[in-house]
Amino acid sequence: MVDIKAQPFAFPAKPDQIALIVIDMQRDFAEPGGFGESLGNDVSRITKIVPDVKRLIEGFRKAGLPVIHTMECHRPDLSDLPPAKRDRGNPSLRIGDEGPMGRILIAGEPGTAILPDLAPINGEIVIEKPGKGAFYATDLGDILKQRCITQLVFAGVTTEVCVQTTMREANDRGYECLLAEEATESYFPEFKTAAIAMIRAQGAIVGWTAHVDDILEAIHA
Ligand code: C5J
Repeated sequence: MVDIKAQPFAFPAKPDQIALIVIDMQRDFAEPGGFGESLGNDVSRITKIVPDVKRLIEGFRKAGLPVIHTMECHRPDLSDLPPAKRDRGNPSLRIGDEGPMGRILIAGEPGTAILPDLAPINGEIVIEKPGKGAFYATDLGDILKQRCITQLVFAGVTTEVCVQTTMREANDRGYECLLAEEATESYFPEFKTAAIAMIRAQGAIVGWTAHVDDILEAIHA
């Protein structure tokens, strides 16, 4: 056991049971022409965290600890896309529409891919998920059980949507969750701040939050 300096108190990391989960660092959320921009968001906020996500991933790899990636995406026939999700809001491009990087949020399309700087390497698990939470309609829970993983460090986007949803799903399933503060981002700075506060309130009711440097220092100890 090694303590990671965290809020609201130290995170008791178990190096043989911990994994990094990188949520949805996809071109569709980070690049012009993708889903994020079609919803009217400033996607440059997302690309700014790439260096911090990258050093977290590289730190876990160097320490021999598992790295799991998720991608929000749907089948080409849209059979896993509820109309309630497709029709929500007023985007300039809907999920499944043809955009400048291929069909929006469809598995296998160029825009759906993980950013090249953060791409999975051989042997790393990639979870394709149709929902905001990574446990819904995926085999993530079984994969974690098989590997005896009980603690998850979170990075990725967006803090208050797919990251927070997955942290809450994981927390309810008994996982201890730690969010890497500089390695997550929202299109709305105030939502990131609020999500971090909500997660660690009431004695870490959803989980802990920590700085990337403190996580890296502890896992290399
Ligand atoms: C959103 C996500 N924001 N990955 N997806 O629609 O957070």
